Amino acid sequence: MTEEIMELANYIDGEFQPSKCEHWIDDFAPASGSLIGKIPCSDHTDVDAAVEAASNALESWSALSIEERADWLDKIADALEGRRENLAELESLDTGKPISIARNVDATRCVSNFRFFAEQARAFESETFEMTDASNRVLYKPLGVVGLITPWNLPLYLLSWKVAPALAMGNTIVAKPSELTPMTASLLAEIIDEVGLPKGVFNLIHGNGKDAGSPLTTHPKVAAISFTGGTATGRIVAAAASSEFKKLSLELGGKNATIIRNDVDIKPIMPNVIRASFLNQGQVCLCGSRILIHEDIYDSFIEEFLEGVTAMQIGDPSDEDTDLGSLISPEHRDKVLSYIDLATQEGGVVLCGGGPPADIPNTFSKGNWVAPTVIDGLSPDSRCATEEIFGPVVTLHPFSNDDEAIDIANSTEYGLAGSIWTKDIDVANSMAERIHSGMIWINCWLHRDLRVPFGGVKNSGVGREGGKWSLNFFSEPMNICVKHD
Ligand code: TXE
Repeated sequence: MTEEIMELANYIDGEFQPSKCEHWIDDFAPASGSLIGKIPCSDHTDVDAAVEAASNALESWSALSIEERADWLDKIADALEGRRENLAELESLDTGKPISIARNVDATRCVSNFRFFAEQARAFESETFEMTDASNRVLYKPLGVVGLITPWNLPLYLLSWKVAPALAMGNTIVAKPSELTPMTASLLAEIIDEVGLPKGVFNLIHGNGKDAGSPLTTHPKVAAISFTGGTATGRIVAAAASSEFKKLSLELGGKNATIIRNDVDIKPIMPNVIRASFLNQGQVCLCGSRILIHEDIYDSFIEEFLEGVTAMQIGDPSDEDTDLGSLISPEHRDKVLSYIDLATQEGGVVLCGGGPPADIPNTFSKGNWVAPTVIDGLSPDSRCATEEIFGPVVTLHPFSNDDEAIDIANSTEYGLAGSIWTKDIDVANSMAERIHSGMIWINCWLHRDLRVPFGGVKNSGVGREGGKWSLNFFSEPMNICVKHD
């Protein structure tokens, strides 16, 4: 794939258009540091135009039946599927992730998100409640114009996870993807344009958080904000949106525990534990960045784990055999490296990694590389073991009994996910119930059924996405009560 510089435009009212302000933001390929694109540095005037277009499109879009809207989702899914390889290449280029992950995780999930919500929409049933003298009918109305703000780690995967249910329930959209990874959101706009979705139903604004994201969160005509990103930004978004009483969904960070009990066979679970630690260079909010290991098997686990981690291929994201790519940006790489420094100050011992990988080819010398890093010896309440690093860094902690493992798992401000590895499913179930988090996987990780609730507690977020929870978020139930004669 050639790295020509792509100039991306906003998509407003069915037209690709430059920003009203004439500033641009550079988009770099994280693996090589090369300039690959420019996006408009949009501001409130662009946001106003997009919200206006979305508002104008609302009446006719919401008047369609839910089945008609589901048909549109399937059309988008078909078109995305036709561009799957293109999508995977763009996502890998723009994020620095390995092509195999971009293809099998990102590109695949975008298509299935649209198909899944088409199916969910067709099966959507509203409730009725009978009284002796009256009937109640619940009507699920669209919210109106919704603002969708998304991050850089799984760009189109997460955007499509919001776009599909929002459209299904009859809303119109203004989307603001991360300025670090704008490419596939633009590809989605192209596809939406090609399939002929009525103009104004989906609008895309490029730009940074301050100039483009922020006006969306406070716009009086935006009824709801669905945000995925960092906890600090989520706090700002929540404060801005709540003063306008907007409906709000926040999917934020995590510091998830992977709990290994002493009854497991270490070898067979190792590929999954490594995947949970380092998928997408650890830049997934669900990653198991703290591994809690029973003391009886601590040493043997570490030996096997290090063997697997050091065998991972890090390098050229376009190589089919690459397991790990680069981090998203120089700033993010520096943040991750600063946590590794902090770990040594906090008494940790770096067992592998700890800096840039040794043998990165010259082409990638300006990329944002950090080798997979394993740190032992930290207290479970150290900063490195409790704050979100969001990179290829895991900390290891021994425990002596299940209660202690649960205490450690619960000892952060986050509460998103986690996994428990054991042969005793009854014990695992009761442990899972005592962990303060939105999701626990037992003997698996990131094994997703799109129908189940997805989201976190504490600083990991507010609200749930997935299946009926997404359809409920993107609609407002109204009760109509008819008194019988
Ligand atoms: O994301 P931000 P950043 C975590 C991870 C990472 C940290 C910061 O720990 O190190 O967050 O990452 C838009 N009003 N996660 O700074 O800022 C922004 O333009 C409205 C976890 O890159 O959260 C982008 O579109 N919007 C996470 C989106 O918010 C604003 C995935 C997310 O950016 C805004 C990514 C504002 N004031 C990072 N400021 C996860 N939960 O998976 C920024 N934005």
